[in-house]
Amino acid sequence: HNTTRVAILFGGRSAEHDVSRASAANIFRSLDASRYAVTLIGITPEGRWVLADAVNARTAQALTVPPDGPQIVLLPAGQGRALVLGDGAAAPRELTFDVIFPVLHGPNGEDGTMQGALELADVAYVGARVMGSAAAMDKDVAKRLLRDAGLPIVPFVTMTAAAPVSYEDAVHAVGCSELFIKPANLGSSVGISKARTPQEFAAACDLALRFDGKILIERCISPVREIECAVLEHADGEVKASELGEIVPASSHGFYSYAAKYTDASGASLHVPAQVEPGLAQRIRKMATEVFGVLCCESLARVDFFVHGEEVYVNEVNTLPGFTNISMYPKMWEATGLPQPALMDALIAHALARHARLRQLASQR
Ligand code: G1L
Repeated sequence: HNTTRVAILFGGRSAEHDVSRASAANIFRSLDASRYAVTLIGITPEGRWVLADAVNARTAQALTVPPDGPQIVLLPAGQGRALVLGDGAAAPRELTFDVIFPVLHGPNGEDGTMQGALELADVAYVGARVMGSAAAMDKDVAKRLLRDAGLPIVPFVTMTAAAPVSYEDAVHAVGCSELFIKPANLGSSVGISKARTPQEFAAACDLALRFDGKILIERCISPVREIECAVLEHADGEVKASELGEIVPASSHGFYSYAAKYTDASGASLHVPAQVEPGLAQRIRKMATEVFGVLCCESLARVDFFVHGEEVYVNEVNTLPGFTNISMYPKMWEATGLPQPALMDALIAHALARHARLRQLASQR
């Protein structure tokens, strides 16, 4: 029978290069080798695309980007055709992919940039397209869209260096004297702090502004539980929400560090399914599918909530969530009765169906 030709794009220019290498190893392992022919494409920290070794990668904890590997060029409008340069052959070798997995974090990965490049290549790929990727990445844009749709968000105000906001104005805007300050870009997992005084506020804003030109000032909600839901869109367009998960941080930073979210290093514990009263859990799952639609997500997303008593707030949306063997997204589907190999099949089927549907639409113009 047919084998589907898959390319996994991993590594990249961001600080999360290593998380990408671990997620890519897990994705590679869970693709049924009898049905998928997989090519591994590493992106060096400098942004070069290179062919990576797939032979020793089956058992690796993290994939390796060979810095001097043969270069890969994905052809514009090539429908998945790519050239391999410098692998010793006299002429460039040609490869063709039916579907691409972008396993890349943050700027140039899940912010819509790479998705735009894959659109130009006219190839099927897994995940949200340009709009959904960009909208979810920018917390200011995401929160405005969610608020407009009547979905509950933590009250916030946006600030830039050019349009500063005073502590008093921020307190007035969010209705609380304890504030949470963070960069607007979801990719920046750093630069987050709390403030209770004008002095702390000034320092917190300066810090956050070092990571992004735009920052968010939010009401500090406490105590808060962090509850997550995995959303998956099937090839027929049906959008499903998983069982919930909960992240319980080991220490009380008041917020979850990057390490707590994407690795296990912090000692945070993951609970799947989360111990949430059934009525509340149903409400959250329904909200997760609504959020998915409002932010123009497609294929997959992890929707993160803050739960304070009976109150639920949508916190943020990851269009390419952590995908290592200990990550929440695959764990939540596993707990919902969808093992990871079947999850991979669903993601690929969706990507192929979407690409075929969009080609059909374009040809009718
Ligand atoms: F398998 C998918 F859906 F294609 C996929 C691809 C990438 C799922 C999750 C991810 N995640 C990431 O790329 C990452 C942001 C965790 C890497 Cl740093």
